[in-house]
Amino acid sequence: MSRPSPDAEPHKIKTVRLLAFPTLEERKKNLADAGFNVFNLTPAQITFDMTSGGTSAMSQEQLAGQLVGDEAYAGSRNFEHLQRSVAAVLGHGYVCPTHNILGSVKLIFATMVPAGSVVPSNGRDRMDVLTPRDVEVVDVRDRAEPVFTGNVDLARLEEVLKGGKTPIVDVQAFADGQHPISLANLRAVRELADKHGARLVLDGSRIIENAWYVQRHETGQADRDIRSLVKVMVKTSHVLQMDGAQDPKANAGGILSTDNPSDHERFINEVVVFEGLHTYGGMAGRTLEVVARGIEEMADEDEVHWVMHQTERFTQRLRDGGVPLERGCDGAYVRADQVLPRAGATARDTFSAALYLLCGVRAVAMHRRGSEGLVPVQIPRLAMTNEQLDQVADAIVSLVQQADRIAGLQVVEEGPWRDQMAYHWVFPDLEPFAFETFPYQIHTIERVGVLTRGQREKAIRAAGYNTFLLPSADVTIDFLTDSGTSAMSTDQWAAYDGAKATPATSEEYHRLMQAWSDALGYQYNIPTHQGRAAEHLLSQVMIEPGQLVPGNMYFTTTKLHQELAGGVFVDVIVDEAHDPQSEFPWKGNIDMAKLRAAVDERGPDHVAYISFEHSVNLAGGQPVSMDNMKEVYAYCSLLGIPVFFDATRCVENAYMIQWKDPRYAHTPVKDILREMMMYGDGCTVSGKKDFLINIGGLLAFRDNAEWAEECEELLRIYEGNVTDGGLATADLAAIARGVEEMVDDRYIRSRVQQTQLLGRMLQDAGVPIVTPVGTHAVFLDAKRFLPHLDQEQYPAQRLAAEIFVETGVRAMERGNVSKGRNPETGENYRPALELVRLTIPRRVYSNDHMRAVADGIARVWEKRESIKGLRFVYEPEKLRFFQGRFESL
Ligand code: P71
Repeated sequence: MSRPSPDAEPHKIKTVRLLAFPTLEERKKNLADAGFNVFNLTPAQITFDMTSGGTSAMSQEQLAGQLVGDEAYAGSRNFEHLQRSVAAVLGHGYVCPTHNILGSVKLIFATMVPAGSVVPSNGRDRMDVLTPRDVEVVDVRDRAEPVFTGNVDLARLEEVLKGGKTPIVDVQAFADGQHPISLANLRAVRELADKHGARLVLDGSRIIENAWYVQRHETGQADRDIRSLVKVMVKTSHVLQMDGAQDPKANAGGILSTDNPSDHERFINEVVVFEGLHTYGGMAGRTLEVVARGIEEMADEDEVHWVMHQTERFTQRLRDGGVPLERGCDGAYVRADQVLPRAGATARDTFSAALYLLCGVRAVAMHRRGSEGLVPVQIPRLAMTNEQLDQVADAIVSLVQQADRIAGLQVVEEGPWRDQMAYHWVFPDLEPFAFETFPYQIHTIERVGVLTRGQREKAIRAAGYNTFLLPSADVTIDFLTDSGTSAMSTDQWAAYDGAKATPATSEEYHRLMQAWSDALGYQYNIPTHQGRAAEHLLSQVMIEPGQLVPGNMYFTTTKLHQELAGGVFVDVIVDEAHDPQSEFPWKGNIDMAKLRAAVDERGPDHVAYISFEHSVNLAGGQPVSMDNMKEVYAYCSLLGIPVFFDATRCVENAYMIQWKDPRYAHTPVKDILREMMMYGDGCTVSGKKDFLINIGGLLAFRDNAEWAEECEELLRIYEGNVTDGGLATADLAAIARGVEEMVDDRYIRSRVQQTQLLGRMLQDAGVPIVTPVGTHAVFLDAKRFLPHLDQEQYPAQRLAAEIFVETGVRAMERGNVSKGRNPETGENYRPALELVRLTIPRRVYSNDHMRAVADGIARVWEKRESIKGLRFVYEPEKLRFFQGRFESL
């Protein structure tokens, strides 16, 4: 197959689930409490739970489907949806829902397989539940077949069929998760089944993975897409059974489908005995809906290729590290008996316990105890990044290298099922493995635009070469802004959903007040609908017409509100901030000499306040040092000049202090932030950035009740109630959670280091960027990127458009177009910084996305000389960058 392996996820992260990182001591205690049987551990005690059943990340459409669950007893619309999606994707005309795969098995055996039957199968993992049903399950897997190891030995099958006691042939797609079957073999099985009057029952729980394998490895199938392969496989069988918690990515549920009305009739008359009614089959309406949507989506070609790429990569890394294993379609199956030969019969559970002890990962063999020594290390579909999988693989490699230190578990209690086991153990002395990765897993995904280059060329022309005017559905990776684009956590959603709405005072308001004062240490906290609303109130209350407002560079909305209140902005940022190549680490600092000069010239009474931004956006996300904050505050408080922070990106700034200032290397970001905020009298915040929410803002004062009261007076007029600032109660709840999550050291480190990674990769490719790389964005230097274009030809605007065409990445122009024209002369301003901003949303993209972006921009860099300039065809008078349209020169 010529298709290259995908370089990044064909989706972005919509919702995250926070991970637990138990310490070594906690892991020991948890293990002991669990009787050293990791089955008994719970997700809150586990970092990565390596199992694929019911653990997949859903699409946002599936998640939305949960809420349109029609919880009717009979004839629900979700069932009708399931019928439609089964017909469309699987091609079967009849479907009977079941509560899960065991429900499907139960119906088939109750309706088709009398006691005493002989059931040939290519799988072993259902033995546990089939043998007690008084049937003989015969293994007919063809052990001689090297590629399609799940193929049925046809001669053996025919032998069994000739015995006359075989009503069904049980075939699994990717049997036991390890053995794919070829289309040709499946067809031959069908022929034999027909010849002997048996039904071919296909377990398609992993049909997607099998279809992918057929596409790759079966002669003549390379050009077929996954969707058509799935349909052919289903249509080759008489009956399909499917686990809703596998390929359809639901958390439960199952189906039985067929084209045969009399088989279907038998199922639906039996389903009422064991499962429910034929229109819900033991599934909640919401599960029906999620399964229906999952079936519709599961054959998405890009997604299938991504999932399988992850599996192959993971397995290869383990192999390269010397881990004995068998390949699986959903992960690796580790040969614990070979890793821990001394552990004997407890090798599998010993391996699981040791792995948890080493790093907090759970990999567990479930069901009945048996002799095969495999521990499945399965990948929850779409839920982990490659980086996380690499680290899990590395942890397992490290365990295998330390295997000789591990003694086997001693059985204390036993039973035939693995969950019944309990053990004693002396903890081995292992070198622990620490994860350094995103502290969250992917809970929900959002598919991204997948236009071809030609389609993107058309799209950017239609948008007048302005990335603001592109539909987001056409964008593959959206780096327009980090504002309001964060992925919420499941905890935030839970708080959001649980909020009791009111236009008056809510619990959520009180919780938010507590969260804000814990994080920032300020006494008066006023919610606003976003940052500019807080800026409006502060400017109106604190500025008298004609007063100076010195600031470290400016942000557009901030400066606008200062000017609307009659203030005069003075830039007192250090000179290095204006130099895209200066390596000064604290380019956000205020230049004390400039500040003194401004104050001395007009006198302290004519200075309204200092407007002091953390991690200065327009300078490139450049941080302020702790010393600078101290010095500014010490100087201003003596003179009675208030200092107000724009704390929109205060946590990123705090992390930079932890990273760059050795005195704070071991101080938690939470404490650094509290100290930073002490050197100010209040702040405005656009919560849409660091505070991990999609909407909301804050105006806070450290201790001045009078200012707070005046602001609240305006708030009632312009924003909403003092207890909501115009925000929904539910959003208050989401903010309160976001404020707790934002100061997690692992999170903020991974956030800023992701930006750093993108910057490093671009630098390595020779692409000119603003250095040092800041916290929320990487800024390309368009003057050095396109030196052959004059600023009148809008090089940054063109570069942003070109990057979209080449890579599907949407960036933002920050140069001549944004700066506008001098109203007196009508000339363009020609600012020193002519930049393109690649702004990274929080918790939304993986580091593979970063690599894809860097590679794409490197390609643009290679052909930079052929890039032409732009001219305006439509130029609005105000803020022309939003609506302006261009054509190519
Ligand atoms: C960004 C934004 C959003 C934006 C705003 C205006 C034009 C283009 C993009 C907004 C900020 C900010 C700082 C430091 C205040 C605001 C306004 N940034 N201070 O970077 O960065 O907050 O949007 O919540 O009203 O894309 P608001």
